[in-house]
Amino acid sequence: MNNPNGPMYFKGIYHLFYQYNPEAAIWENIEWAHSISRDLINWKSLKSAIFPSKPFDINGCWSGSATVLPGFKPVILYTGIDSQNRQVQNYAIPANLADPLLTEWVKPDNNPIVEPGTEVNASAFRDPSTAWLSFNGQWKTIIGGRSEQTGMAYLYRSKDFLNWTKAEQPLHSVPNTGMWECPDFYPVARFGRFGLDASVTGNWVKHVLKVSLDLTRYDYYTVGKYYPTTDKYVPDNTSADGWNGLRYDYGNFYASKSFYDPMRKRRVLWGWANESDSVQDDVSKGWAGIQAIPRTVWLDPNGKQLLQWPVMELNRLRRRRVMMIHQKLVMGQNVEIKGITAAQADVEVIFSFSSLDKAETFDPSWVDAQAVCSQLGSTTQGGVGPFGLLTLASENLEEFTPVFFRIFKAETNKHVVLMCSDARSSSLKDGLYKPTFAGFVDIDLSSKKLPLRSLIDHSVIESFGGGGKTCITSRVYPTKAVFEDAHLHVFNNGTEPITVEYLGAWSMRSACVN
Ligand code: DQQ
Repeated sequence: MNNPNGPMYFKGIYHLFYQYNPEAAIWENIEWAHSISRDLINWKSLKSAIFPSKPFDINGCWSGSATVLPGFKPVILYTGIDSQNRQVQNYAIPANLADPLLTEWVKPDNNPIVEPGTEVNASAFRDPSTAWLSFNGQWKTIIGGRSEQTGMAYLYRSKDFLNWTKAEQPLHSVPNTGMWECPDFYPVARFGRFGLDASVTGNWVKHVLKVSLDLTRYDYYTVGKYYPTTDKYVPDNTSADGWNGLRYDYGNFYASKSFYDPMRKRRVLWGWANESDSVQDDVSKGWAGIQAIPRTVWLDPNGKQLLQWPVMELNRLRRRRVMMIHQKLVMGQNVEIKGITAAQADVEVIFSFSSLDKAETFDPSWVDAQAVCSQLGSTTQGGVGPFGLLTLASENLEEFTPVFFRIFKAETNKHVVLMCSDARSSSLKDGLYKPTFAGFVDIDLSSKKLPLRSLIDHSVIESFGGGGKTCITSRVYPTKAVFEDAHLHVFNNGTEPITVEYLGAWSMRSACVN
């Protein structure tokens, strides 16, 4: 499987579609598989909703989104690869609106409803977003594209959801960013955690534009202002708009898509984490690709970035909890958390320190968090940090994936927090991609506390630093640290003693995942 597609809530049921090859664990024969859930955690798969069958999608049913039209009428917009191998935009509708499972989908014969025409590159024109309704009754959607090396979100307008006209100007574009895949555009409340339907506008909201950059395979976003009358999106200049921009996740998380959940009044984000093992491994295990745990997203009260947190329904999988309270860790100390299934666990921890005096000096040329993390790692002694969790550790630490922080002193008493999830030591097996993922955490340290949550699930570690300010997903394939032989530790390799103020670690039940 790859990208999540068309997530939505309909009549008491969450629907998730995803790019899927029914034939093999490699990318080919792409159709829309369909799964349903009542709690976003336990899933049942239905038959595929959309699959290649007509001239307008005979070579593939690629990514797209769902929009629930007034009167609770879902419509899917998706990219079809047509008989001439062009990327065209199609729609599909439920065959029976009385069926809450939405089992059957119809692709009407008036497809495609948007063609690339002469101005648009037909091989760089895909992934329509959820549409939003404007004050004048017009629907709008964006489609990812590229003109030469300028990445862009083409804007289309429609009065009836069938006839779409391309706006003269894209909603937004950025030179030298290459193809924009899977654009997502939505409002966020300036304050509060509640989510908003795609059509909400006003002075009390900001907007988020996310694009998946094909060249780096990361999902970048900006926070900005949307002007509905001119259909312009202007990012605030609080973060870079391009390669150095904010990422949803500094690890393996791509082609994401969000939706508004009217039941719980929240915006939920889905992302795809591909495998980091070889194609051969995927073929022999018979599957490849996972959807990460869905996350609630909202605007950080600082207005500059998003916060993300696993949906609360995940907590229902928690079983026994073990706790650690006020555990001091001096330099070089490593304490095992015993009594949980360390290969399938949810860990929440709050670290504290009494002073930042020992923080090492931050070199202003260190703009690339990943490079800093590869250079310093989790074992090189530091001042404040490295400290954190050793996840999926084998008994004698031949294998472990550290998720940790290092705190530096920058100019004028400011501090820089680096968060890493380092797969280099994750497995003794060769032929794996073992990256050192890292990001900076823009957090106020005046409380002298730093929280971390990690969801550990055999081959995936999803970590949320600073209460969801910086997230990192790693895929790892230990050979020894598996099932009952996996261990979890807290560690400190900095000269400043660190205290585990609180740690709660839960053994997790298995969810029903298709
Ligand atoms: N994968 C899909 C495309 C999308 C890309 C095809 C992103 O629609 O642009 O499977 O991973």
